[in-house]
Formats: sequence, structure tokens, C-alpha cells
Amino acid sequence: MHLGNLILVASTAVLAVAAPNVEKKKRGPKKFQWFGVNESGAEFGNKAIPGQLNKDYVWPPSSTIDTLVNKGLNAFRVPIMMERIIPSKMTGGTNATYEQGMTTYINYITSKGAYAVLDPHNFGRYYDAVISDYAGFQAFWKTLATIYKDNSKVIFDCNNEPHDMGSASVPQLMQACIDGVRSAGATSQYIFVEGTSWSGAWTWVSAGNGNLASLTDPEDKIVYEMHQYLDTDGSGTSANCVSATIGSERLQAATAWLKSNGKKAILGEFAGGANTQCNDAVKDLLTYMTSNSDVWLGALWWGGGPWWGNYIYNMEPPSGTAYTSTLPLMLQIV
Ligand SMILES: *[C@@H]1O[C@H](CO)[C@@H](O)[C@H](O)[C@H]1NC(C)=O
Ligand SMILES: CC(=O)N[C@H]1CO[C@H](CO)[C@@H](O)[C@@H]1O
Repeated sequence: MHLGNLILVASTAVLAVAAPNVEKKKRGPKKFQWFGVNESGAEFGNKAIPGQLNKDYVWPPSSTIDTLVNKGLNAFRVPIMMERIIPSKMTGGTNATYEQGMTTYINYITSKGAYAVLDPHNFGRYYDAVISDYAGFQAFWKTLATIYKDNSKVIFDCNNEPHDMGSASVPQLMQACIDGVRSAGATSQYIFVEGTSWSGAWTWVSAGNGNLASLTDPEDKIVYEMHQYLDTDGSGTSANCVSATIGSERLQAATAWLKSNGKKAILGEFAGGANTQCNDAVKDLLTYMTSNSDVWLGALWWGGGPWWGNYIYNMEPPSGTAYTSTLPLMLQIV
């Protein structure tokens, strides 16, 4: 998503007391390879760099991972801030405090058998400047991937939602990420690549992301990550959905592109409000995706995390509106 006002949520940290978890049965998604949630917090406070832990940003609670894994979710996208993990310049070293929090959280997720999607949530920018130093970006990824090179349950998500930088530069950015990851010796992991125009599925082809088909990976583990919201402007800022079938409609052109190019994808962000029309739209979206599971490998809801408060898409247990109303419907489909 690209229109959120983080200041609103970041100031109201709430200590949630997790309900005792009585559910014992574990299962992964049946039709998808991955189904899960974005777990926000470590990218919050975008005016505060480096920022202070638990004031400007937070690592989400491990109890949420337990709860959601027990419900059958198996993938958690973890947005981080590039400037916090590698602060001086992209070719520089890591900040030990942020790295330690990140690694504790990432390792917790993967120790539960789930996948952790490491997502520099930077919109193709570093310190607000569009990244055009591809060698620097490759070095950034080599440093980051080195930390997790032996953990095959970590997925590297090159960069969140590039936009307004011209579609021509995005393949270079994504290829630099792939090359950086592999040069770290991280050879077992999937790599998620995103496209311009906020990686929107509905604009994937029209915005010019077709040029990403030529990306190469010696390990052949590239997955195209697209995002799709169901409100009028597709920005994920309204609790209303356009119609009960808007999801499948918005995915059609991208699905055709994936099939004709022999590529696989994940819907790395999606959401709809907690109301009847959106519930129907979310079911339609997931049903369409599972019936095209030759190209759609999974979906990740936006968003979870401890600081969302009464956010319209809040997936945080025990009382987030999406957790109570939308998740049970989705679990019947995936
Ligand atoms: C590292 O980041 C933390 C916040 O995560 C910050 O408090 C600290 O000042 C940073 N350290 C350096 C050396 O920049
Ligand atoms: C909330 C939203 O609309 N978009 C944002 C999603 O949240 C992350 C931070 O958690 C932002 O970076 C996105 O812009």
C-alpha cells in the first residue's frame, strides 16, 4: 500500500495480551504454496531514522505467529526499512540493534516451519531518492542475504512497490537484487521481484512490467510479487470494494501474462474491508487464484502487526477486524 499515514498508528502502541491458544491442529494451506499475512511494525515511523525500538518502530509479537501458524498460515512478510538495517550507504554495514531484532523475529517465524518474506519496504528509494546505483543495491542485498544464506525458509523480496521511476529501470533494480542475493551464497531461497506502479496486478501489463520477464536467476527461483486491493482506486485505503467480482477481474490480464510467459506469482498484498461485499470479493479473488494455481502460488493479507489499532484491514489476533471476520472465510478456500 502506498497511501498510509503511519503517524496515526505509530503513536498508539497497545500491549495486547494474547488469548491462550487452545487450537492444536496444524496445517498448511491446501491449495496454495503460501498463505499468510504482512506483519508490520519494523518499517513504521518513516520520519524517524534510525528511530527508537518500541517507540518509532516495533518487531511484531511472536505470539501472533504462533496463533496464525496454528490456524494454517505459513508465510509472513516482514517489512523492514533499508535505512535502518544499512544506514550509512548501501555498500555499508548493518546496524547491530536492528539486525538483532530482525534476526530474532525472522528466525522465530522459520523455526515454526513458516516462511519469512524479508521485505525492504522502500518503494525503490533509499533516503527518499530513487535508487539508480544498481551496484550499491546489489551490495545491499549481498550483505542482507549473507545473514540468512543458510536458512531456506527465508524469502528475499527485493523491494516494496517501486513507482514513479519509469518501468525501464525496474528490471535493473530487481536483477541487481537477484545477483546480490546469489553472490552471498544464498542459493536455496526464493526471490520475490516487484514491478513499477506499486506492483499492482491490475496494471502489471499496462504499466510496462512485461519487461521483467527477462530477469534471470541461476537457481530459477524467481516469483513475481503483485499487489491488489479491491477499492475504487486500488490503493487499499477504503473499506469498500467495487463489486463482488472485482478481484478476479483485476487479476485477469496479469494471469494471462504469467501463463504466456511461463512465470509464477504471489499476491504479496491484498485486502478488503470487513463487510459483505468485500467478503464476497475476497472469496472471489482467492477462488480465482486457487483455480489458477499453476501460476498463482499464494497470497499475503495486508496487514497484521501490533500497532494497527482500529485499521480497516487489521489482521492482528485476537480482535483485529479482518482476523475475526475475514480470515475464517479465507481459510475455507486456500
Ligand atoms: C542503530 O539503530 C538503533 C535503533 O534500531 C539506534 O537506536 C542506534 O542509534 C543505531 N546505532 C547506530 C550506531 O547508528
Ligand atoms: C497503510 C498503507 O496504506 N500503506 C502502507 C502500508 O504500510 C506501510 C507501513 O506499514 C507503508 O510503508 C505503506 O505505505
